[in-house]
Amino acid sequence: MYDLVALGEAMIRLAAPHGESLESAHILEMRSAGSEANVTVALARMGFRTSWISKLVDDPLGRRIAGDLRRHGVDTSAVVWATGGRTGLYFLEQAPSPRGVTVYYDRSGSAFSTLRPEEIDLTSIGQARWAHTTGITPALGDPCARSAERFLSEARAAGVATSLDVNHRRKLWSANKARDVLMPLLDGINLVIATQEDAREVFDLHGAPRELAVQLRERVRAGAAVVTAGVEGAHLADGEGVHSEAAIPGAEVDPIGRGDAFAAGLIWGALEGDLAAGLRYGAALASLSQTFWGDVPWTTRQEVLGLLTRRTDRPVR
Ligand code: KDG
Repeated sequence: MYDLVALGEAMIRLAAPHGESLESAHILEMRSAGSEANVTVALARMGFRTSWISKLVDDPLGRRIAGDLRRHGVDTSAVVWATGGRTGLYFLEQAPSPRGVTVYYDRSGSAFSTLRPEEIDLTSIGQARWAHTTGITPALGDPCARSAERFLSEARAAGVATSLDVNHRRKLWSANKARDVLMPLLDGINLVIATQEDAREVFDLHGAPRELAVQLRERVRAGAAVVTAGVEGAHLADGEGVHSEAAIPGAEVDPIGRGDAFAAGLIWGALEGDLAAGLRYGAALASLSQTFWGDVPWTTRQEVLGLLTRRTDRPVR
């Protein structure tokens, strides 16, 4: 019934206008955002059936998030609705170099951070082909870490393929703590995704990105590991060898969510039984994602496939 089910928190993102600081801004722009939710949106927009498992407050902010996801075609029927509590927020400043992007979280005690393993909807997991979460979920505290563990173990027990994007957030936990919690979660996972920085910092690996992919796969005993290296591309180690794919260069309007778009492309390939093709879908989705303001890529399957064959930015008329 679902191609993908994902577990994670979504927050309200409050962004200062480009170039403004939060200290100076008079208005903040409001959107919904969250790594795993971003992946479900990207895949829903590519035509896949996706379900998002989460916990929201039954108030205007919670309903806003659910509505934003549904608008892209994501099924939110597995969301747990809390009658009280709060929605996580994140504040964002974006400016040209050398200032760059800064995120300030205001999410502690959010409804999602109270999600207990027994609240997770097992039916939607059992009905899916692929289950995805990220390292952000267990970083949100013990109930969420146990929920991530249950999500992945129930998926495995039901024969559903699993993936975890390490997505290390230094403002949420230390690399040592991340390693301790993530290692058992990752053991035997079908696909682990990490940036080269996270592979080094969290898993204490060394070498060029290509070698990092091989080492990461062995370290966590994953079916496949993908290590991303920004503009230099990404490397997939799957036990048979290493496949590499260049990034697709492009101008940047908003880099937030680019990694999630890449992960969605990988899962797209995996759902078609071809992770190497997933590297190409990921490169295209990531390149397009950064051209949209906000965390989610408002792109289409046609545009992604067009970019992979066309690779030009001439006007489309
Ligand atoms: O990958 C983008 C995410 O970082 C963003 O959506 C916010 O989920 C988020 C987080 O926890 O940082």
